[in-house]
Amino acid sequence: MDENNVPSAENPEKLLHLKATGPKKIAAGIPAVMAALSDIMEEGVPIRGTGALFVMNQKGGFDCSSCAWPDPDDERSPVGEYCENGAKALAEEATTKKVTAEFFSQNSVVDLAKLTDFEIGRKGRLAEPMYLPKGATHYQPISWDNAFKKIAEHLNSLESPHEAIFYTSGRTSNETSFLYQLFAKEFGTNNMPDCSNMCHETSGTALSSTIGIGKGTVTLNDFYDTDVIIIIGHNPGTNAPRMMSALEKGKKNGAKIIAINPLPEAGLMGFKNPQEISGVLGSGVQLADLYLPVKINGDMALLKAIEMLLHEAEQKMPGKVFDQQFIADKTVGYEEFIDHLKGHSLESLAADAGVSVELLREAADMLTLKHRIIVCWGMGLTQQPNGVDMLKEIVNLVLLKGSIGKQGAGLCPVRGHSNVQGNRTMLINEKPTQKQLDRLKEVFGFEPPREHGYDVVNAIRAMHAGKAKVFFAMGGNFISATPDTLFTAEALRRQRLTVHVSTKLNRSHLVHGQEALILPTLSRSDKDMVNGEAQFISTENSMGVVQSSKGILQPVSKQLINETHIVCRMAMATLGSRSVVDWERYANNYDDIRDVIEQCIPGFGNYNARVRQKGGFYLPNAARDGNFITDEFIDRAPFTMNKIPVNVLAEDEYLMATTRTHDQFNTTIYGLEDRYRGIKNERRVVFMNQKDMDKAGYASGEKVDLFNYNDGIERIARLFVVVPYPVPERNTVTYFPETNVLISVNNVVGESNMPAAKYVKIKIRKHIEAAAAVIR
Ligand SMILES: Nc1nc2c(c(=O)[nH]1)N[C@H]1C(S)=C(S)[C@@H](COP(=O)(O)OP(=O)(O)OC[C@H]3O[C@@H](n4cnc5c(=O)[nH]c(N)nc54)[C@H](O)[C@@H]3O)O[C@H]1N2
Ligand SMILES: Nc1nc2c(c(=O)[nH]1)N[C@H]1C(S)=C(S)[C@@H](COP(=O)(O)OP(=O)(O)OC[C@H]3O[C@@H](n4cnc5c(=O)[nH]c(N)nc54)[C@H](O)[C@@H]3O)O[C@H]1N2
Ligand code: SF4
Ligand SMILES: [Mo]
Repeated sequence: MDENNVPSAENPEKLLHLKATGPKKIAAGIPAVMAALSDIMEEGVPIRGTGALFVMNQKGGFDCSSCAWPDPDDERSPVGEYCENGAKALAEEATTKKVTAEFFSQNSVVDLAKLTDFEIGRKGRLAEPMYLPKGATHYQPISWDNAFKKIAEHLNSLESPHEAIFYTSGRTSNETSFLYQLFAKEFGTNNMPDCSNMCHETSGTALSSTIGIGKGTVTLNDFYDTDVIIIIGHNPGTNAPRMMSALEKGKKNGAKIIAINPLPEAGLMGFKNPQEISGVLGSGVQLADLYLPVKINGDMALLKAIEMLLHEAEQKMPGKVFDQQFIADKTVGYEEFIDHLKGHSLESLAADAGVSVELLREAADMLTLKHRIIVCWGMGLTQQPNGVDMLKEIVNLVLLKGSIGKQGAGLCPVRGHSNVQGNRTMLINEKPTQKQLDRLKEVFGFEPPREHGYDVVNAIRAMHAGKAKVFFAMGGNFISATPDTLFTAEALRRQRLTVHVSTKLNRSHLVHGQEALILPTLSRSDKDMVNGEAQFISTENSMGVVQSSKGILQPVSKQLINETHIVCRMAMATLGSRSVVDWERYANNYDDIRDVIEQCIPGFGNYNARVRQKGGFYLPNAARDGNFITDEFIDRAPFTMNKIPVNVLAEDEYLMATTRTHDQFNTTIYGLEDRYRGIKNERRVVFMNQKDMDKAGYASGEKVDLFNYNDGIERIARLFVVVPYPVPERNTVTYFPETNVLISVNNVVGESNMPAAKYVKIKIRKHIEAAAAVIR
């Protein structure tokens, strides 16, 4: 049997006992509070965890390490500015369980790899640096000095700096991120893939070329005073839970909400605010005024249909529907765009979207006379092959309505990781601009590499092809987060050295290079002592607010060092006297790092003083002020002509979108429940439309294998349970990372080169028992 066909270290297959009860209609309320508290208790840290909860997201406290949703600018709840998922993230970090050298001596890498991600995560915090020599079966302890020596030896023995890859996941602070990219550039490469390459790269690409900035334009206050909020391809109840409070407040002030999603997500439908008595006792607030059950990838057709209907209305009431003054002053290409729009037929767009003309009309009617519209989106759009085009289409919609650059209106890509936006601002980017590089050269005096580096997908290809030989990860879980698990595993195994700076054990430590290092570090909630003084770091949230974050928990081990030190010591060990940067100074003084960031990156004037203000400060955002400065146009945003994708499925094929459960943060699995979707005690589920199940002859609970032959290679994800669910026909939904084995590394989003993780063609068959498990 083909090796692809059996369970392996990259993809253990174990079924539990599913209980499915169907989608819920309301999110949060008492169950959310209970879940938050029980997580804090479960980890055996009731006092460490609960005490810390009250400081999380408070001015002067520490920033929640989970998602990037902003905190209110003004009043913050004295009881707690956190949600269930923030509490879970904290419990995950605050655990007192430790993974020590003794643990590694008792557990071989092969044995650990047999565990599920959930089981691996339960092992506790990494407590000391560990090293896996070539050919060894067990990790062994190593001193920090020797760990840095190993890294330096490997990096310095490369034929070219471009044979090294420096990955970043989005929790890393501004201070560390800046130093980390500085080190990579002084070492000589822009090979800096990061989790943005799997997340909002698509948004950055679409927005930079249209409105001139790769970030959103709204602030939290815009939600409180707007006419319509569109939530498309995003699941806020699970993935940015405190967004629900903003939606509730907007709604109380008169806003209408349109939700566009193949799944009727509880968080879109209704909300009980756990921080208000009415929310706890009452029946909750209905959120979406209109729900459009779009087909997977049907959004382009849906958006165009709405624009066509709005154009019809504009012809009947000229100047009332579109903002003609804004269009004349601030945009280019309106006439061509309208001609392009007229080339479509409403009926065929409705069919492509999978939404009836009547519902589309209802949506258009809600927008016709409104000019303050906010559009929020997430992975449902960014991870589609034509994601860049779809986001440009959203820009077209807001341009027609003049709905950007003013109060209560604009674009809101809802970022994922708590500092993913800050990482980019700090120049973690495989494609830095020449201007940014010139500035670094002026300030530091070395010549930075000018050629673009590898993004995530290209990094995998380069490692697989033997073009890259050392892989260093600042956080994250590369093997589980990336697509094409078996291909990526092979790529990592071909490395001479893999290094992970991590807080918790994860699969990337177990699918490793010839030699491997695990470097344990402090987490956001840990107290970070430097020279006897507790330090704070800073982060940027989804809305461009930079604020300080100061951990309060005693680290679980004296051997943990902060990420900033790790970068500086790696730089000193590797570059030695050939460096022109004063790494020693930055390792010992975060204010000095912020001072030099201020010199290199626009918008950080007076950084040290302003970051100490309660609530931090907003970074400048020209598009938010209505100024669109792109490479092509000065102060005008272009309309773009985007094509409707042609989606052809073979008779027995389905489209699969991979998504998150309520009980996971990316590859960290907190639990086995997806409460709002009514799933308990199982992650290996495939949601199917009942009609498709009937046609294929599957009963609820049937065990199946998912597979495909995309680009001529057989890929199989085995042992899943069918769950009937209100998804559109021929659409299926599964959880990541279990189904990442099915996503070809070549299945990418045009222009942004992100894995198209919400658009995977699969086939389904009854489960076939595999040969005996092979674990490498
Ligand atoms: N609790 C928790 N919070 C998180 C995370 C987590 O894992 N757990 N991860 C963080 C990160 S890094 C990120 S990027 C964000 C991600 O947050 P989201 O962007 O919400 O990500 P997903 O859960 O992947 O799913 C997005 C939604 O897209 C919908 N969808 C799928 N295909 C389509 C489509 O074709 N069209 C439309 N309109 N919708 C579609 C799915 O049904 C789902 O509701 O969350 C962050 N916050
Ligand atoms: N199929 C599919 N694949 C996807 C997605 C999808 O929707 N579908 N989503 C994609 C998205 S949006 C993203 S952002 C990526 C996420 O990709 P990653 O960012 O690589 O993955 P995470 O699971 O967030 O990383 C978790 C690990 O980070 C480490 N960690 C946690 N906190 C810290 C810290 O403070 N410092 C350090 N050094 N380490 C820390 C822990 O060891 C933990 O195991 O996955 C992507 N992959
Ligand atoms: S909404 Fe996001 S940032 Fe806020 S507390 Fe919840 S998980 Fe943390
Ligand atoms: Mo993300």
